[in-house]
Amino acid sequence: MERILNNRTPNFIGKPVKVSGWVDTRRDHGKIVFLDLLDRSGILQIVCSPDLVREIHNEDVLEVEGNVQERPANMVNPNLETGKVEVSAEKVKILAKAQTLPFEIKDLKLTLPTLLDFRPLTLRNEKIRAIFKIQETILETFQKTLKDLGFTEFKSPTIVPANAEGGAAVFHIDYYNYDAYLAQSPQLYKQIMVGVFERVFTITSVYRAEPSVTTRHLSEYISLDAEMGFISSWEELLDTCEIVITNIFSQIQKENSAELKILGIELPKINEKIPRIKIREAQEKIFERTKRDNRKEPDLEPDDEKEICDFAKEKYNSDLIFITHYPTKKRPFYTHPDPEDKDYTLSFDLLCRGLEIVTGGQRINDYETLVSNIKKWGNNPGDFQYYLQAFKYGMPPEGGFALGLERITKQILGLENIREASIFPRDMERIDERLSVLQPKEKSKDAKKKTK
Ligand code: AMO
Repeated sequence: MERILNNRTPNFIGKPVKVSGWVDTRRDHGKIVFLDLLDRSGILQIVCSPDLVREIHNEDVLEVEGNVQERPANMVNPNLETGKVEVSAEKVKILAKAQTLPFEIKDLKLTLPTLLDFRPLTLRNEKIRAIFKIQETILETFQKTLKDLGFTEFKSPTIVPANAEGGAAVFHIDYYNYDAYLAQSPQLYKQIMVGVFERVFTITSVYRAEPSVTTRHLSEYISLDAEMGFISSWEELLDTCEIVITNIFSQIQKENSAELKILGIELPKINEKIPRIKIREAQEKIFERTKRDNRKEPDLEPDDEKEICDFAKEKYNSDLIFITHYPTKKRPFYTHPDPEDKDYTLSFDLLCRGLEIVTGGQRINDYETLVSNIKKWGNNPGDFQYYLQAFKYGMPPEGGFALGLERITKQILGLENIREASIFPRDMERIDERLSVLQPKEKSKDAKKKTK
């Protein structure tokens, strides 16, 4: 007999089937045992006699043969796709035994560090699985929306010779005795690719050697990057970003109602038009509201980001707001200045529920201006020869934006810590396991010697 998925069993009432999966729950009722069997399609109730499943515990992997029968009316479970049926087991084969579990997977009462120490196991929890099913929708919608808008997907390298973003710290690697770095972003490559395909996007891991532990920074995260040429104005970038974000929200609403229910959350409030405000106006508003005077600061502090989101919620009933025109000195060398005021740039951040989830802007596409900006930013144009070729030989007006996958997941789902939105998070204290456990002092001395 061929295996069928649990969710197909309602089509087989009165017939024999073979199903397989993990034991999610075991309930002993004297002469009868109920097992909830979980496969990729969901849960199915198995009824069996105790001697068939004497040795069976949670997380054991089983193959069960039996007959599908309708459940008595008072036993129907409306919350399950298979809630009207059950399989009466005749044969139970153990495909793999699970050792005694260190904790109950169904009901996790662990601190975040412990939850991450046991990630291979805790990822099996229903709520945690739901987070990453929703994350999959974000990825797919980003991809589909941009493809529909005529963007071409490419894969960006993650080993790079120079530091593109400035500001954020980089991981240095010993590359056959030459200096190289882990990419902080695919920025330079997506711009180069505009010279090839006009409109491009890439989904890639990027690396930031964050020097501190916060609830919103990871050392490795997934960047969803888009870049487009022949823009008629920089506002076209905000419009495109808006389409991507609104599609992500509506797609989650459509495809993930089960997961949203499991997580018990409501999506942030988004309007068709996301409000847009210049940073200096935002700082004025924040000053009016709080008397906190950060009106000359080049960026918004975390408290300011929260405050301006509260303002957007009150004034526009929106959980999202675009902040635009960041000061020139705060943005990377490639950012296009505002022709009306050169101290500011045609750049933007998108904030959601108090935290930045997207950064973008128009770029300098004129070769000479770009070279002079590289110098102004204290870099050597010689280090950027490779990238500069794209501009030397004809680059249309262009710009783009990047979403942090874990950031957007965290904000949409209202998670407290960005690590909850990363399947295998990396930070300065962890690569899978805690670094304090992984690297005894002796070993790290050794590693240092090698990279000298
Ligand atoms: P930026 O450096 O602002 O811009 O990053 C873009 C987006 O990436 C996310 N992000 C992070 N997520 C997790 N951990 C981190 N340490 C981290 N740092 C940033 C945020 C942020 O909005 N090249 C530009 C983008 C562009 O202009 O196209 C860039 O990388 O969601």
